[in-house]
Amino acid sequence: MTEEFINYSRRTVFRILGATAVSTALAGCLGDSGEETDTTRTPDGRYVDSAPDYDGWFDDVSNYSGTVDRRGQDEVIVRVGAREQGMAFAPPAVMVSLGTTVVWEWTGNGGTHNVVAQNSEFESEYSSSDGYTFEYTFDGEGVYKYVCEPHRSTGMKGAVTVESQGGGV
Ligand SMILES: [Cu+2]
Repeated sequence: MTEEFINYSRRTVFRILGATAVSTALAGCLGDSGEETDTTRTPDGRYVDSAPDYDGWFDDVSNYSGTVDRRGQDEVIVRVGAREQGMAFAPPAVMVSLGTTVVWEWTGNGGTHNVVAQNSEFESEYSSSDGYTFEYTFDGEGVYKYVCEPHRSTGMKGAVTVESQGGGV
């Protein structure tokens, strides 16, 4: 009985530790999507040194300062309607692993937005609703540039870079 209890407790401890690790990781993600900040750099985020230069794609994107490393995650959130005016994606540039699902999450700021890939891989509906989402799973490596069509001219643009190695998943 005692032996059994100890074993059970040990398993429970491991389970709790595992759950804590998972929820810490989730907290990092949720903090990224939930906070009304202008930064593209999140507590768990770091920039990818070897990211593409995008051929000037981000020259007129006000909140771009590098490609945020989101490799090794099954799901990555990009906010739609960031910054004071709501005319930005955040973070505008991410690098993900092969097979990752990117979820674009509308903040409700900045009016009506959509998400449209430049090479027609994906295209969302128009929405202005807080909490509206659109998702796409990236099964091919490469750089996917996208825009919000109504605000393209004001620099509401983004890119998802899919790493070929598919690390960690
Ligand atoms: Cu827009």
